[in-house]
Amino acid sequence: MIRKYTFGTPVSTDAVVVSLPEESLPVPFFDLSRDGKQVILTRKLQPEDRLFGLGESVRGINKRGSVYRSWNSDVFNHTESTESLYASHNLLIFFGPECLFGVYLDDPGRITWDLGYTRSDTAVITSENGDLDLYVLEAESLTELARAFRRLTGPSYLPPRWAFGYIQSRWGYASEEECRGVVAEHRKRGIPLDGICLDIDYMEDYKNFTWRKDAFPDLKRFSEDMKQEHVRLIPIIDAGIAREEGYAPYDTGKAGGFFCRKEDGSDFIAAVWPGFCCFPDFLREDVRRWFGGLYRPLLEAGVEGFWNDMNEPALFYTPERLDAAFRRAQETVDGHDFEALWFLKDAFNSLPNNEEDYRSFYQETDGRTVRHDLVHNLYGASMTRATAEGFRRFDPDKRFLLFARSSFTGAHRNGGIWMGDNFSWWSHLKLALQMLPNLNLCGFLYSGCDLGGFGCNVTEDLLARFLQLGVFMPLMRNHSALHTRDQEIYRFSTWEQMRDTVRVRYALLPFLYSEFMKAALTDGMYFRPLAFDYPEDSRAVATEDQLLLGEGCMIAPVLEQNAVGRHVYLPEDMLMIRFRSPEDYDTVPLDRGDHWISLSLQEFPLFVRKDHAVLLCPGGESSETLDDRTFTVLSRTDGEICYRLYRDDGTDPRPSLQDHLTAVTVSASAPCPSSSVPGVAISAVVL
Ligand code: MIG
Repeated sequence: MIRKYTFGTPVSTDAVVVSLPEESLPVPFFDLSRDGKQVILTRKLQPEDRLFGLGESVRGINKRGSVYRSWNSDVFNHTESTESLYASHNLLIFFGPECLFGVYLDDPGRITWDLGYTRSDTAVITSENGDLDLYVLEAESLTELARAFRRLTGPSYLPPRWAFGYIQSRWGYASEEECRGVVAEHRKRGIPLDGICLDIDYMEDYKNFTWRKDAFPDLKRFSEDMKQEHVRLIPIIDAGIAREEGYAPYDTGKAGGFFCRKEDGSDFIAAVWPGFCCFPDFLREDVRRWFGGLYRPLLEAGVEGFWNDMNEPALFYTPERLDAAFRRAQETVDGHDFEALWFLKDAFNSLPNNEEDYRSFYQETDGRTVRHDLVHNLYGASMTRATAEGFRRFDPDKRFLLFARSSFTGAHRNGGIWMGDNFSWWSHLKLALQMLPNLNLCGFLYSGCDLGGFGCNVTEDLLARFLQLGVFMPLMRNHSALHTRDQEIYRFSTWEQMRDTVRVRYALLPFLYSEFMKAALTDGMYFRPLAFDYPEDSRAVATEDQLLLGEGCMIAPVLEQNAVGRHVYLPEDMLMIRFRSPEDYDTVPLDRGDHWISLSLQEFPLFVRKDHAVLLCPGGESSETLDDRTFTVLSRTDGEICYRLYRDDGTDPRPSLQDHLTAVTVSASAPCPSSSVPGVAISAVVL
């Protein structure tokens, strides 16, 4: 059951796809109060209540005990205490012995989630602007609640199948030559690869929709050559449009009046990578149509995937604020006021992403002019929408890859997301694991973090462990920042082991794709907290470092440096597959309960519930050259099991689930059980 309450005059956010009648107050489960225009929801928490949701945010799977803010921000260098990341996913589920309900705030402005921070027994949710649609969701189970939310907000985005391959990326690949070299090195060494990202280096002076003719002379030929090798180019596009006459996107945008404006009617200007930029008002349909059309030359050159960046929108500084900082510096020097020097640094530190700047320009929606900060959290999502709409117009019969940095609910129908600028830290490996289930809950199934970490220098063992988690992430991308240590697998002494980890991904690819598509097409979750399937098991409910994957699997990666294994809690009897490579793995039946699993640096486990199966194919160097008809089926069963394998052409944007399922049946007593372990069936299947 979903109930809707409206406060003030909310703008259309495109988050919700069904229209519900408005209920009258009171709102169930909460005490409602007002403070000025703020809408405040308060709820007492019982000791055992857990809170799931908030999608992209720091800390644990259970969000209780901390404070979060919905305010999309470019937060390079985020840590455990960072209150906002790049996205706002305003769904929170309350789950406890006496409660099971969710609340969704369809509100693109700032929200504070004080979840047992000020008072450990109280959750307080504050909408600062007070213009919102509030939805209260109830269902029989956590899984059904997640499904209800998806029904409310629409189905998850479907990427093309090749997007489940390994993608290599780096800020700093400065030429076609260099990119070709990176691809060649992967192929030469047998490291599977499906894509290479082009970062802002490919553009001319960092201007969107251009490319440097000196370093990337012929993008079409480059893209075609790469496709021959089953590798796709994935260029980046930023939100800002360089303010430069004679540059077509600026000229057409200016002529159309498509940029966000200040109170005096002039275009809002701020510096980002290309220098001073204007910012398209993506909330307008005509602006989205224009912007989506700008991708066309790249699409015509054969590009099938993009990543959209800097769309919080990130602002380095406005000209006014920079001038003011310099004036202040001059005054400090002229006045020989050395005490003032201490405050000077604040003037410069507060230049980027300044909140006052977000209050200084306007957007148009629903026939109204709205100050940007009131709709701030929609900016990235509406850019994603413009891009996806452009793709659909270009070719409605094809899936394109798109993942973005900033997002809001609704963007989950149009693209995936990456988790932004993480660091090469062990804590950020854990952060990625903990973010995945909450992203899935909020509809973002296609997601992943920068494997190896974006900022600072990775260590060899950290990259190995990142890749082992990455094997299971829908978006499996190695990415790192300019001037950090080279992070391609082949740069490291143990590259062969890491290559084998990626080869396991490819052996699992048809199976993981099947699990992903089944989840997406049934409004389900690809990654889930253990609480979703074992709500009565207090140990499972409290588990923060293991995830359920698809219908029948669980992952438990190593998250610490120099670890030689880890503890794993099994909520039921399972089969452990301990991988070293697609050809070299152990199958160990383990009973419900606690286990210490030894895991050398090259080993990582996958657990399979009884009477479920994992399918391994022979693998290959790309997703297109895989054999997805010959499988080894691994399962723990005493009888017969049937796995429904989803297969399609990988590009159909509207596939029907039923048309693409093949039954794979194996039995413990089949003619070819090659396993010597009782109860473990390993069968060869040819479809
Ligand atoms: O200000 O394009 O998160 O992935 O490599 C940094 C350069 C801009 C931020 C993205 C990152 C990307 C980088 N970008």
